[in-house]
Amino acid sequence: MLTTRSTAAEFIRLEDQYGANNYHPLDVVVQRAEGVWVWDVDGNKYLDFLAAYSAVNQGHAHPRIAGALKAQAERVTLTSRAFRNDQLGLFYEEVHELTGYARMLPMNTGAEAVETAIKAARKWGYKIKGVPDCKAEIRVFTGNFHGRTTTIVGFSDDDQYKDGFGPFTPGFTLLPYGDLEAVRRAMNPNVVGILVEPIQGESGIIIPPQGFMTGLADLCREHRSLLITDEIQSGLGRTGKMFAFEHDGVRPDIVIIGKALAGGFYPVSAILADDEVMGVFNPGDHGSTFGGNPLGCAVAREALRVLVDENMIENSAHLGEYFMGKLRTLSSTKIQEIRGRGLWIGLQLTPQAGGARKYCEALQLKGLLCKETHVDTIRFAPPLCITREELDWAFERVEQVFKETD
Ligand code: IF1
Repeated sequence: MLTTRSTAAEFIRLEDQYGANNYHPLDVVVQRAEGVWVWDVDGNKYLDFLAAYSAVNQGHAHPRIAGALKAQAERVTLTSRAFRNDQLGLFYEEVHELTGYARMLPMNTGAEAVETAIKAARKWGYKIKGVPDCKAEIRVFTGNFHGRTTTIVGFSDDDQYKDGFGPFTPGFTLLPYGDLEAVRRAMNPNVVGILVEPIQGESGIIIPPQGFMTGLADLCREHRSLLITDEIQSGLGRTGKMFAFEHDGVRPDIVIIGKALAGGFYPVSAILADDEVMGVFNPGDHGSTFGGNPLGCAVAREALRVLVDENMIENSAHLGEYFMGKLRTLSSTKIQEIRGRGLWIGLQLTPQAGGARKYCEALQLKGLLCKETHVDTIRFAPPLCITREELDWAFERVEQVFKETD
């Protein structure tokens, strides 16, 4: 019956009955969204404090991006790369002008772009650096999250991400995140790249010690290795700069982007690099049916313009600082640490707090949607179009929840 089918409980039952059970979402069934606000099927309104893990930095259903999507959808959506299209070149040029990187290789999801970066680094290692065939090594870090492909989960140190999915791709070595000396000791002529998140998201908004990123850049230069930064979550304004690596004053050899690149309307990811690295790809080496399609390109072009035109990056910097300041006034015994950069904040609870999940559930009841990461961290990452007043509204809810649980 139509009426029962429209209830939240029914939608949840359908997901549970017919889907793979690979998620444990909060039971809010979203029907509609605009800017920082979302509405569930019962008409309840919530402030989105997750922004689809930073994929909707520009805010939900941004009218300009929606307009670009509609207009392009009515012209042409997909040509495949067997033919050219009139959006791809413009997308390349605009990203080049925005970032300074000479070239870009477009894919769809973040994990695909990470795989692309790995392939680029390996091929660069063999063809340019002169590493013996099949000996290329890539250094990665504890606490990393780069996606879900078999190769990528193979170098995770989270047992759950790996359990049951082996055998894994060789050639990756885990090093302790933030420990420059360990990286120095682990360099050798076969190391073609260091793959790093400038700030670790999934791990709980972990900012490495001052000097870590510059140290990695120096080691890469010294050992002729590529610095590869995963900016899929940290990039495109989230930390108050276009890219998180800008806080450290480094220039990576390969930058991986995704998520907010198309404002949450469409999966668009890419790697950025200069000629020496990107030059290793020849026709047939790599590709994707959907990568570089005109619909994705048109949406991403507008999503990037919106980010810049509407000063969302500056907003992230200023309001991030403002909100952190407010959070620091909380006097709960359950809060162990507050860390973040821009509008990307992790609130780490004490072991006695009993986990972040129940705080997220309590916040949901007050109209604030956030998601725990690992067991003890509440992550705050609202769309970057949020206002001071909306942050004040959110803060009141956070304050209430901590008052009630203390
Ligand atoms: C899920 C996490 C966040 C990423 C970085 C690559 C990717 C991601 C730094 C892969 C993706 C997502 C995936 C999503 C939840 C989310 C996540 F909790 F799983 F770790 F944000 F923190 N590099 N992160 O953060 O990009 O292939 O998904 O497009 O449920 O797996 P993707």
